[in-house]
Amino acid sequence: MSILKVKSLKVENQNYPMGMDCTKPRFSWELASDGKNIVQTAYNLIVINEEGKRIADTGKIDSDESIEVTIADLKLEPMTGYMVQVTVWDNEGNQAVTEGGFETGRFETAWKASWAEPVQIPTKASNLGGNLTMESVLENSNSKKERDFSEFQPAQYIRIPLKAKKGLKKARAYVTAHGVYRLEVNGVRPDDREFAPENTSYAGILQYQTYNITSLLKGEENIAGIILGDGWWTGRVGMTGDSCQYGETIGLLFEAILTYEDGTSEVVTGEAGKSSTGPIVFSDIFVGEKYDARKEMQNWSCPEFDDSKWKPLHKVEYPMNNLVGQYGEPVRPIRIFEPKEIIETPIGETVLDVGQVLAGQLEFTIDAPEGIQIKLEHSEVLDDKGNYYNNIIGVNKEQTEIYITKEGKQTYRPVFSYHGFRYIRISGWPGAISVKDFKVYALSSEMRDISEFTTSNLKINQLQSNIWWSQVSNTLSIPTDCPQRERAGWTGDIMAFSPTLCFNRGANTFLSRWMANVRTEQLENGAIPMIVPYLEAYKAMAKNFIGSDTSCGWGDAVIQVPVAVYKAYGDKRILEENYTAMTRWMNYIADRVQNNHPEGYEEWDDERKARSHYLWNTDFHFGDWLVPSMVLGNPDGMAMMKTAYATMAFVAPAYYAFSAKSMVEVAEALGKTKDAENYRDLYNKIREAFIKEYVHDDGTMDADLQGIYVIALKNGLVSDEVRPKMAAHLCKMIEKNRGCLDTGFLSVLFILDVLCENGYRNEAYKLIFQNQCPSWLYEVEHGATTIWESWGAIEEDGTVSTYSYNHYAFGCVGEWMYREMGGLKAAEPGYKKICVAPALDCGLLFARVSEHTPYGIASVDWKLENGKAEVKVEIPVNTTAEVILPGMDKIDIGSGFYVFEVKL
Ligand code: RAM
Repeated sequence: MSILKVKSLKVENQNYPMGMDCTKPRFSWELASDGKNIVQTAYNLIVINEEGKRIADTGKIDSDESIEVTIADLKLEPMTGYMVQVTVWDNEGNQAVTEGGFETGRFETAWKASWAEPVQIPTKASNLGGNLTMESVLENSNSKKERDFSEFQPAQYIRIPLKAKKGLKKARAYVTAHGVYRLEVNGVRPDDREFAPENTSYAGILQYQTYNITSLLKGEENIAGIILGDGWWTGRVGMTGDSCQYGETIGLLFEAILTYEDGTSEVVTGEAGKSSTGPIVFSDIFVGEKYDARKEMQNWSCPEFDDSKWKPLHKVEYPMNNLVGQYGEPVRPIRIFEPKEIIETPIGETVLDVGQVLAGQLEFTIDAPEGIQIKLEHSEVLDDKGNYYNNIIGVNKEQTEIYITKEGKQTYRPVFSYHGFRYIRISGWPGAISVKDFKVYALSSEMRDISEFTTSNLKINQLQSNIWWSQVSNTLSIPTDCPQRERAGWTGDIMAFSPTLCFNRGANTFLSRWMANVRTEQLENGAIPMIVPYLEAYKAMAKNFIGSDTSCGWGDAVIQVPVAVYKAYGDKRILEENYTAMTRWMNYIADRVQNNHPEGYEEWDDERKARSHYLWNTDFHFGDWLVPSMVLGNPDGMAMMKTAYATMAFVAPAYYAFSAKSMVEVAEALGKTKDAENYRDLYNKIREAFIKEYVHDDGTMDADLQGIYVIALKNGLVSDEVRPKMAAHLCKMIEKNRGCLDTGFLSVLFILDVLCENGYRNEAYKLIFQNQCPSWLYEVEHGATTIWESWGAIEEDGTVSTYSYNHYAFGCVGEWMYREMGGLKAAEPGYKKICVAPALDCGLLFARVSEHTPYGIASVDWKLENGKAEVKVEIPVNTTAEVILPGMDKIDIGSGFYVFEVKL
């Protein structure tokens, strides 16, 4: 008889989420058993409110559903805690129980608090994006003169008295800001989250955070202390470095609700607060922070502090309809470690090497006399001679902390700034310096790590580590392109990378939240902006610099990101929530292709004209962005733009086909059969038009580039007859290119699959193990600890360029490695059905891949020994798998542990 356990009862994929404005939460749980072929046969969900009252009981439901389960007619109250209990039954007659819980947010409850602002000097708004040229970007970044930063405003410190009576039962603070804030109660932070309320499209979505402050209130007199900084509101952000994207002043919305045993409650609102400036002289999320420790105010957030000189906050009016409870994990330190070493560079500078490119902050502890100024400058690489090198181009990207000491021992870490870095140039440090004086804080949205991928090849393992680091560095609140120069929600980057992200981390709440921003930013005509949040500065940049708000491949994120989430986690809600936005995007493209015509159209015959109505052959597109052969050795922005112009005419129509094909899947998953049919028909028409217009009988196309063939092959844009010729031509091109890929952003994600699917498996493996430039292992062999923006960011001869060294886009190969080399695939969304098919002949001696699927851990662990392969497989309860091994028939298995032996 087996033993059944049920564990990890999650609500909206989180453990005890607080303050979510989600009225129909989904429940998921995992089953574990020592038996084989175990499935759930029934469940019973019970929800109990904080009064102990049972508000829902599903009764025993015969079903194998254990993820994304909702309760019909569940009525939740705002700001209330709930306990959830699930009982499950399996096919061997076992029963098991577990519990979880959650607390709701405010839902529609009106705020008693108003927006309140400290007395302050408004920040000056800039319009650099409106005047942006590639030359201005390069020029400004080269002239890194000393700045006085006098236009930067100080952070504000706010004290709000919280009087509590006896018999306090529960206290909650609901807080958000224009800017970024940090909350303390009586000198203690209730939570180590960073950069609340995080980065969203504030005009449409501004998250408030819910804090349990019950145990922090001591006696009658208490203080809520808030530090308020510029953040994404008034700070200098994005590629353009513009300030004031949402406003020129920072402010606070604060409401605490104190509930007593006798059933009464009291509300304290932020307008009752007072403010002052303090040690944070300025704090810009990109530029850096200046901190004068001599200005520290001991116990400023405790009741005994004298605030008689502080100034009262004043009430201000802002719309409140953008407020929504935080959804998903907050930003937190996810790794804290000691740096690797301190180097004296050839020109005699002191540089700290933390040993890893990342996004985060440096903390130091020092015993010093008063008034010494220490400067910390951050960058990602050293130059070819080993000297400090600023690789980050653009305006307002200093990435510098300036710290002025107080007397004695002191520890400092920036409050409202973070950087993308590996190296820190330190100046002004008094006395001896040691790595022991420092700690590195890697910051990221705190998603769960759910995967493992290790092999016998150390370089492949390093590549995996590089992917992991680029992904955590670029998932700080929103998915970004890079954590230093832009930190922008470029939609194309996450379009390519989301399957890898979804495998590595529990990213469904993170991506669902970002998709809400995508919907908010969708333009009236249905276009999805190339960057989300779509700042005013980006709109100006797009207009002046590019002439378009969107691009193929970038806008398609509205479809591909939800699809990746659905496939990885079986999450249908993300498809439902975004379906309208997807169809509006598809209609936008349809409108462009039908009503806009390329040059020469008027002279075309009717047949060609009709064909053109299915081809997106107009507008600007980034195309197969960063085709290596066009940018290698050419590290300037103009070369990057060339890749767009050379490829856009072919990539845009091909990606339209890709999206139409994906829409068939989405519509089918949602049971929208009619829509599915329409999209299938659309896909067929695009396909036919594409083949006629662009594909020659010998399998070549006019844009004779690897990426173009890859995208066409992946999306079926070639006849069955011509396909082998096109695939052979692609292979020849790779061979001619010294066995190296030459693919950009929109084709890298497909290239290895395309080779495998067209009978060129060996060629695919040659590319993954290739170590000449451009290749993944070239970067590894040249010291990369993250994925680079451009394959040749460090050239053969050691020349270092001003690219970003932390761009996850080309790390999209991760998903292929887990699936093909490791051999673990989701045969059905959410791994309800798994396919095990390891690449035993790929050249590795062993590989272990594991994924914490929504049902539990699935893993494939294989090794070669004495002409045999041993394949260990672990399949979670409530799922099934098919195992495909060489020389054997396909084997169907249920849950459990298995060991297979394969003669080779
Ligand atoms: C770069 C970004 C990003 C890319 C766009 C087109 O500046 O870093 O990776 O999506 O351009």
